[in-house]
Amino acid sequence: MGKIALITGITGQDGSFLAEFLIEKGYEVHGIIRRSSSFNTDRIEHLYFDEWVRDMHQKRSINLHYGDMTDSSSLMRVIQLTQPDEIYNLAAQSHVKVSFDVPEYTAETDAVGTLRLLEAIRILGMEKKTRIYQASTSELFGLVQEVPQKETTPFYPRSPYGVAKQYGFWITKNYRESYDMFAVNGILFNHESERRGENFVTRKVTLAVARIVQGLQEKLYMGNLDSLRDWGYAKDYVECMWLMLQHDQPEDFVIATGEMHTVREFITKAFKVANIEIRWEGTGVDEKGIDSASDKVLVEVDPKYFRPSEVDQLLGDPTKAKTLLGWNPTQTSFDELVEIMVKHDLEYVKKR
Ligand code: NDP
Ligand code: GDR
Repeated sequence: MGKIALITGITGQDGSFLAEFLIEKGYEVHGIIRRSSSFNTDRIEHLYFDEWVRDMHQKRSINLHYGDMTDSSSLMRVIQLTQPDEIYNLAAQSHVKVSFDVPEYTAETDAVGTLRLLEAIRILGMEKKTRIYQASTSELFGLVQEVPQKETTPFYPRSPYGVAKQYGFWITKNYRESYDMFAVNGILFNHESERRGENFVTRKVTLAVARIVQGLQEKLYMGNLDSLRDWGYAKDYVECMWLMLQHDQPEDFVIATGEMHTVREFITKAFKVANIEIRWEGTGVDEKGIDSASDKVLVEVDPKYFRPSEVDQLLGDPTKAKTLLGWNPTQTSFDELVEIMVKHDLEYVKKR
């Protein structure tokens, strides 16, 4: 019998890659989805066969259950029903800027939601059976106290999202220490892909490049071009979540590439993949990205995308994950990541 995994946030970027990874490993995969007025299962539809197909005796690769991180009873019901060996808690209101607009909901889902999950496992008496992965984040480091950031770097979150995730981090550690649970934090730095949500910076840029090439968009309006991020490829990062739960000790790990780039650099590379050379002129809110061939302004700054408090730079040190988990942080380079995303979006926009 293969192991059973339950993924919260299975409809998200990471959830979809992790589901594929675990199916490949022979797991029985269950996921929690929330009710939505429009379909929210695009990223996992290829894994999920509906009733009609099931009647034709085809095996479904994943099993979906309705639930919500704000609803303890639903979490308890799904855990009891599925009896998972491993739970991956990926569900979150994961947009940093949006967390300033919905701080209370962000705390309910990302902070108290994590507590609800841990409590459900404990109340059901499954704390010795079930291993738990908590999706922690480099946003915990916020106003950075040390460069690069590692497992021992002090936290200083800079958004309601970061603060909520800090609670998630500590309550996971607290349940590990209090109840001897195998509960671990993956402190993952930004990871992107062709499945990234469309309002995160990398995907916003690659989609805009594709639309500009197709003549569907004139310009790209951006926030802080100077932000520095340590960007990896999401498909490489889900492997780590699994490796952490296979490790002999429950421990927290930083997962990152160890390289950082500015938002400006990402934009320049993305246009380059589409054969457009950008030159930059001006500074601050007057900075512009100009197509060197036509002199058309393609990128402008719009202060509406600035955040009330910004995380200026993040750079992770993945040495512990490399040494103890044998994980390779350089599977996909920055240039390859940009290329994967732009090439995907050029096709995607053309089809759409
Ligand atoms: P996404 O935003 O793509 O996915 C979030 C998932 O959570 C979606 O499936 C969403 O469902 C679900 N969700 C949101 N709110 C609730 C709720 N109240 N109850 C149940 N499900 C909910 O995020 P990613 O895949 O990028 O990230 C996965 C996790 O990793 C998140 O916790 C994120 O905070 C964390 N993280 C991400 C990093 C990154 O760079 N991607 C880096 C570090 C941490 P729906 O589809 O219905 O909206
Ligand atoms: P981040 O990702 O906040 O790091 O959180 P995001 O892609 O939203 O922003 C990265 C940086 O780019 C700057 N930026 C812009 N961001 C967006 N979204 N839109 C813009 O137009 C824009 N212009 C500049 C931002 O100010 C920021 O500095 C992500 C999420 O996945 C979190 O869930 C996760 O925990 C962290 O990464 C690690």
